[in-house]
Amino acid sequence: MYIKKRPLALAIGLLLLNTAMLAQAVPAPEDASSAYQGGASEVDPASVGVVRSPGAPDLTEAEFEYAQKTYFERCAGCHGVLRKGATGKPLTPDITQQRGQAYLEALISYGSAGGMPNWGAAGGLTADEIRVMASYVQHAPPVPPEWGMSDMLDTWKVLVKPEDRPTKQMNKLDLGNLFSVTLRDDGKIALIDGDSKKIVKTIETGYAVHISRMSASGRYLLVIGRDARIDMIDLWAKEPTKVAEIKVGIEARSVETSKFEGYEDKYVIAGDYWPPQYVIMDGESLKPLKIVSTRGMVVGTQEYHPEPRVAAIIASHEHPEFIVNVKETGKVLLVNYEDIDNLTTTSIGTAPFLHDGGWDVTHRYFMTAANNSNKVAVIDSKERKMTALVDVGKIPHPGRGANFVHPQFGPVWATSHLGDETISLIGTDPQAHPDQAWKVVETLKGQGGGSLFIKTHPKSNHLYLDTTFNPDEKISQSVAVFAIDDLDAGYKVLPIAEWAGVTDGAKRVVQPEYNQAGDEVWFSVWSGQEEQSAIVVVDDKSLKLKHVIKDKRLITPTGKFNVNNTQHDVY
Ligand code: DHE
Repeated sequence: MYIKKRPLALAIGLLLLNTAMLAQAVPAPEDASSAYQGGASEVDPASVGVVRSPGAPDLTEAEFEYAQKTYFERCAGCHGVLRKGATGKPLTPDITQQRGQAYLEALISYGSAGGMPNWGAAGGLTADEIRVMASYVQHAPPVPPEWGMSDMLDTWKVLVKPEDRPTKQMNKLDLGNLFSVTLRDDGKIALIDGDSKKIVKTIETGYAVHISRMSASGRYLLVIGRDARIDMIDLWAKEPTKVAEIKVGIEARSVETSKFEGYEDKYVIAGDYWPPQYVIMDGESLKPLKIVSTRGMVVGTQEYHPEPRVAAIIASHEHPEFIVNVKETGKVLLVNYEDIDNLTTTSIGTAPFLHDGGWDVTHRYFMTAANNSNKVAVIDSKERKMTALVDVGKIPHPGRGANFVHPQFGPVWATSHLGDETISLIGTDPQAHPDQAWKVVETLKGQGGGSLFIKTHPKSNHLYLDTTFNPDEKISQSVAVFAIDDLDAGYKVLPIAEWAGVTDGAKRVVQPEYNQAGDEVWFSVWSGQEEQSAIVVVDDKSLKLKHVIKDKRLITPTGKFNVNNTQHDVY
């Protein structure tokens, strides 16, 4: 039954249900994408006004309040804050009013083959709640507040001034082999010493902290949360310490630092999901310097998109530039930071929706997934143009991808996929292997769809991939590993969650990450906030279990970022 005033406990219950659904079984590999991308938006429903639109069924204030909250928690991740569509279809009143109440109620209740979850049976919405949601989406979407310079300055804190920081490393940590581990639902990162495998320190960061990146010098660790909060941690301090903090938007996923020669540690950039913009900050203090909107025209259709979210950002080694993926417009922006008052940007049209990606082995070509188009765009960061748009498997999701020398075809970059079991190997050596360059030279088969990350290391003969969002527990709790010198032999399965020896929970295995030496691979065994999780360390040569890290502070570990490998883009 629909409840007029939702008590906090129930609201939290719903949120947990949502998170639990994310962490529960997903019906089919093709649906893995909506389970993965349909997370809650950080937009505060109370911050958007009520918009009543002609032609839409009326709702009471309480119904609007409920619908708004539910939309941001459950729908915005796929359909967009402004309902212009992303993984999910657009839901603007011109479309929804034409579909009508009965059609929308059926769609929300039963879902669709295209990946829309069945919110009735599986999602726990009552018939009355579904009626309210179907009516709500026939009203114009309310627009959340912007987040400009004054909001950023209000949240900006320099905790230790640059002049008060040490000029050399003041601790005995082996920084190159330190790991920053995302404790996703605990709003913290754990710094783990790669040799002893002990937690050196946990540090509070943003809500649902997402990724860590290293400054060019290897001194500053930058962490961003879904709530768009960035924490800057000085690894040279007596013990690693937060030195600056800022909230750059309402919702965000990416942060990066300038790496071009002469600009090391000079700038930090972050990309927002909401508002759709990126911001360039001072590299030592996080002072916001320049905010740029990404609203604009979609590649191909050249229609206006009001909410193009910023996905992966990577620092160019060829020019003083940040390479910024704009998801919904399908544009890669090369943002030149030589003179940020007279900012020059090269805008490259690729394909929607750009998500993640990484360098080829030479660090010249940015290989980035356009996941809705089943393509990988190859961006030549030197010539500032797109070299190729390569057809790959269904919904590529490489993380930063994996570079290795294929025994037959020379250097390749690999991506696995959310939507199928394939691994696409793309030739990346136009000089010595021109016939193979920017083509899929081989397609391997892994355990199944639902893969998020693939990884190798220059010193390793192995290629690992997770299958975190595969509906089959056996597959989501294990990883596949190929021997690079014998790809034809197929893959071996490593039962990572079983090795972890944890009892309850989803125990999803996510994100392989090598240590600095390239002789160990670390995997997260990711369960719920109240359950035990772990990190499993595998010996790369023997493929045997080397160590299990268990600690009560290790709550919902997901991404792991080895300082040296992240600093030098080794993958
Ligand atoms: Fe991520 C990277 C966005 C869900 C773990 N994630 C990224 C990047 C983006 C992104 C844009 C690339 C950043 C870059 O390189 O600059 N992620 C999103 C989403 O929009 C999405 C689909 C849904 C959401 O609501 O956030 C999402 N991501 C997840 C998860 O559920 C994961 C598995 C667990 C978690 O911690 O939330 C997850 N994302 C990661 C990790 C990386 C990442 C570990 C970095 C991988 C790397 O090796 O660089």
